[in-house]
Amino acid sequence: MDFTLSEEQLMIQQAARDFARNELLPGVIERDDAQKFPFELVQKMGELGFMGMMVNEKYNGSGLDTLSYVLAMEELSKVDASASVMVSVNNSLVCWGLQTFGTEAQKAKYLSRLSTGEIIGAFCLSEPEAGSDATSQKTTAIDKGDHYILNGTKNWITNGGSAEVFLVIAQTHIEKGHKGINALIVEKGMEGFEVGPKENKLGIRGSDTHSLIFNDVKVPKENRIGEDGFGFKFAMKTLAGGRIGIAAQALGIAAGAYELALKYSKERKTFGTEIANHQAIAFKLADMHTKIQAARNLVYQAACEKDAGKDYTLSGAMAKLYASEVAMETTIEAVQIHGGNGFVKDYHVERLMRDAKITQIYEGTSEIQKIVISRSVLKD
Ligand code: COS
Repeated sequence: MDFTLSEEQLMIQQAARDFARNELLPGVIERDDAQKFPFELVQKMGELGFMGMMVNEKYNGSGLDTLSYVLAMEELSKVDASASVMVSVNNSLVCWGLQTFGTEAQKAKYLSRLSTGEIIGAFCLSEPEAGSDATSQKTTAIDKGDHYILNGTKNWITNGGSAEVFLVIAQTHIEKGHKGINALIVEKGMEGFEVGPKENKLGIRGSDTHSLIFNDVKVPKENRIGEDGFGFKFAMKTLAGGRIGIAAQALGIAAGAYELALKYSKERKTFGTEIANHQAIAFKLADMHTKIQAARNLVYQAACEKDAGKDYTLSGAMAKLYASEVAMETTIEAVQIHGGNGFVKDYHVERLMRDAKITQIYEGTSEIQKIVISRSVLKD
């Protein structure tokens, strides 16, 4: 595969790099401490076209390909993975899901505002007892003719406190198993819909993660995405693309930590020379560089397969599995290279290490990716 970037892709990469350096870097430590992310920054990302990158221009999107999205995700994640997870969920789960499977009315009502950053969306699949085991949905959407009555709880929802639009997966026909599940669009402020307290997290602390409680929420039938019973397929198809976004996030976290470690190793001296001159450090840098490039190739390959209209379930799962492992390994080594300074917040690498961990968990754990990959390998 040829990954030569076009002029336009290089421009997008540079724009994301500049935004990360100029707008995200100042305050990133404070946002992590305070567990806050100002909505003005989301809107700025929207103005630059980062909130609806793959959305058609007809719905105010940027009309770009997946590779461009991945390039932007990598650059934003080098600096602030809390910002990039908001971008990822809004782009690849909410906007892509609505654009691909939504009705014209749903697109006009929701997508056009989601793609500009005017409002932000959330994707609500996980439950207290249904994270990896996604078919075991306990949230119910009972069919009442022209509407559904929604009851249940969703857990660990990114953008939970700040989103206006929620794509909620719920069971309608229990006897049909996963074929009885629906995906419904729920709006903030609907009666009976409550946002639970913010989670106090290890990493991506700037991002806004909440549980959501639905208590007899009346959702009009026109808010269902796809045919009756399409909800589980909707979730799986959407997550297959979401995993490319998270793989790009993991790649960015790894690359950000590597760049900091490389710079530090050329400045910091021990035993009369820069630490980069010690083979113990130089070999760490060699390993990091090699693994990051391998992860990048997998992520770009998955993006290019999606853009080419091929099945990207396998390549997306491989990219996420490998890039998240590399993110974890690389950030741990970056802290090690920084020594005592690596343990201190001002040097950024400890935050990247904490942020890396979630990439092995959300949008399908590493173990789930291995299920997807092994099933694909074994079916041939
Ligand atoms: N695209 C389209 N359809 C898919 C699909 C995909 N990528 N993956 C599964 N499906 C379909 C299957 O084809 C099957 O449909 P049919 O019965 O019509 O053939 C249906 O979904 C159920 O699939 P399967 O039988 O494989 O379900 P399992 O319970 O074995 O689970 C896994 C499959 C484990 C892959 C799935 O539950 C999963 O991805 N879990 C993790 C969910 C997740 O990412 N959670 C994190 C929450 S978001 S932060």
